[in-house]
Amino acid sequence: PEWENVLSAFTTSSVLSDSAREKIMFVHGKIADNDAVVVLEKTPIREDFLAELFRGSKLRLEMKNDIYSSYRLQAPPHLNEIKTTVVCPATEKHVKKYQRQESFLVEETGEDYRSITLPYIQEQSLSLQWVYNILEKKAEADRIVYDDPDPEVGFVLLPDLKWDQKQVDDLYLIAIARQKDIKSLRDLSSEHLPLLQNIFQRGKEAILQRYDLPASKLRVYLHYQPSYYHLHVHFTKLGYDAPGCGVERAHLLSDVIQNLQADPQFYKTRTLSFPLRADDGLLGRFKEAGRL
Ligand code: M7G
Repeated sequence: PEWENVLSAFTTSSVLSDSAREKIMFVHGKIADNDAVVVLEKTPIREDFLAELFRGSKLRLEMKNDIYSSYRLQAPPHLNEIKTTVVCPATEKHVKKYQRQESFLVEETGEDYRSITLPYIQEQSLSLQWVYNILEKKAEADRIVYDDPDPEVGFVLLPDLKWDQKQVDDLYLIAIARQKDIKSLRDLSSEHLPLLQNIFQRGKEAILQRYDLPASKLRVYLHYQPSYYHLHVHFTKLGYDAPGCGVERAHLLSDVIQNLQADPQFYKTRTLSFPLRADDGLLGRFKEAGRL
């Protein structure tokens, strides 16, 4: 692909959030007349490029004291890139998703799901067009790591938007189910066990084959609530804490499988807890219903 300059037309409205430690910044602005969110993230230093980095960099001494010295290092440009994600046109929901916000834990019963959550997500949730593009090979087709075309138990495994695939340290893939009618964990029952087991088994095998990373190094989980209501499973490297992946939202796939084996209706009947941000419309609905 060619170098582009789409961001030269970007005008910043505000920084939605940032983290000096994670070296990431979420910026809201406009490209032409469209709202846009740009995520800038410095990527990890790669061990396999250390020799090149040491050989090809310029150093400027900042201070020296006894055995201690600090420098500013100017790396060759190709070793100092910033991973950049652009959402454009961005909806209000995208902007809110990246805004730093206080959050509140909701305990959703099965009844709450049917009377509060389900109507809300049917009214408004983020578009699934990107998911359908992947399943129909209209986008990201060249990135697919594993494809099982079976309409019942099939799925597509590919690198997550958040992963630049430059190093395995922050490995992040998603498996997207081919079945279109499973919105989230709440829709799962024992009839979906073959699908979940297939994703678990074949996903782990494909990652071992492609990245030489064994199952013992993987965290395999679903989010509840997800951002996108089409069943997908996250595969990340154990020990890598992906941004936006709090413990409260994560449900390990192996637990999900066992829970469904023990009780076919587990996820339709249990109370599930998850955090919602202060400005999330769903939180408002729980308050209106007197459930908070
Ligand atoms: P989620 O649990 O629904 O929401 O996961 P979260 O983003 O709050 O975790 C959706 C996952 O899909 C996230 O890990 C996203 O980074 C990833 N994702 C989102 N989009 C729009 C894309 C995309 O266009 N391509 C790919 N490959 N991954 C995406």
